[in-house]
Amino acid sequence: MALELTRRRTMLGLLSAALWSATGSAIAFARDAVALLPGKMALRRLTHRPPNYETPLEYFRSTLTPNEAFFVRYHHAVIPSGSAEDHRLEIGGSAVERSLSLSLPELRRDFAVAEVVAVCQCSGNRRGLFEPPVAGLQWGHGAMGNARWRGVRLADVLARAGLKNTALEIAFDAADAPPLDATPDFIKSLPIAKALHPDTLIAFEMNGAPLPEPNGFPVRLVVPGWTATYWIKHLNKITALESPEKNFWMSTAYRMPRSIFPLVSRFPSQESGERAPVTEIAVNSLITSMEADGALVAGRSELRGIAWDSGLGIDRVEVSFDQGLTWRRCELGENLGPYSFRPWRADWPALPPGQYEVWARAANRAGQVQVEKPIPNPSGYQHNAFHRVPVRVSA
Ligand SMILES: Nc1nc2c(c(=O)[nH]1)N[C@H]1C(S)=C(S)[C@@H](COP(=O)(O)O)O[C@H]1N2
Ligand SMILES: [Mo]
Repeated sequence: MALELTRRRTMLGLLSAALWSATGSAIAFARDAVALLPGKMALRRLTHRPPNYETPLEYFRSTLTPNEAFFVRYHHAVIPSGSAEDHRLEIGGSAVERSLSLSLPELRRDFAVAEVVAVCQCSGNRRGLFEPPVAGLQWGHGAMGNARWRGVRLADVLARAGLKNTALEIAFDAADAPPLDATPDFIKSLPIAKALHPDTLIAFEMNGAPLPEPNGFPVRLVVPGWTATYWIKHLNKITALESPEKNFWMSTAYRMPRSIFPLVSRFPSQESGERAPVTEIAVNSLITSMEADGALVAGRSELRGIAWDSGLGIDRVEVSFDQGLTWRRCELGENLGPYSFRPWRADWPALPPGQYEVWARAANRAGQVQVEKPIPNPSGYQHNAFHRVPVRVSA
């Protein structure tokens, strides 16, 4: 059974729409652009088939994003069924000694359980904020979420299959398909180092509950620090390769000019002269405490938000009330691990009455800093410009 999408407008939907439009996003909000997916509350709909829904900004006020509000992204309209009983995970390819076929009970029984809190962020998050506009889904700030993922280590499963030292990449597939054969099957691969990293999981739980159907039930790949394109949902096939995976989603899509995005975490077997695959999540932050009209009221609104990066660690978050002339350091909050959203807050400075804009920027321990203007690139990836929010200071 494919996902049944409920298109009914509910009270919840209307409420969420009202909240969303109140967050002051630059994205226009169509009045009917809410719909319900199984296990979800009303999210902002970008497309219905395939389902692409983003999380309204107010849900980022909690460090962990509620499962019901977690964004949903699919490339293909035909989505695998969610039957846990029949699901099997096949492991094979020329770079393993033996093929495996694992049921979910076997996966849970035979391997140690591991957990990680990590941000799952689409490479194209905030694409809709690029000026001039870039083709592709016009995401606002909500093509991301932070969750506690629980599952087994990919490294352990590969070890059971007898990974050979000739292995170069590990490829991942699921049963989703385009309605016609127009677009190629969605397959992604990882370099061996990232695949074998102890934080890379085959996850069956999200925030203490089974994965919601639209977030990959019954199992998905979790690749902490790397953008969500690698986080294959409904994972059913793992192939150990001795040569680079060459399908469209690796060789053409999700690539960026190398010179403008120097990466710490690289994927050498997929790099060409001038282009490299998107890998790590760029350092980023968001202000989350706006009033219903999308602005902050000095002294009355809280001044807080979240920051995150690829796991190198948030070093500092700063806010500016004078267009970046001077910056004030914020206080960092609870630390749920290097791949998690890190909450931050600040006290209000004394400001003469008037209208302002507050800018927020984060920097990580590797010295990467957010940028004042998003770095233009052909597919609108890795938008990490300062978040800017209007501020009112009354007399
Ligand atoms: N099976 C499958 N997995 C997939 C995709 C997909 O289209 N099919 N899209 C990827 C992309 S591009 C993103 S951004 C994330 C989104 O994860 P979510 O829907 O759980 O938020 O799933 C990834 N995994
Ligand atoms: Mo994505």
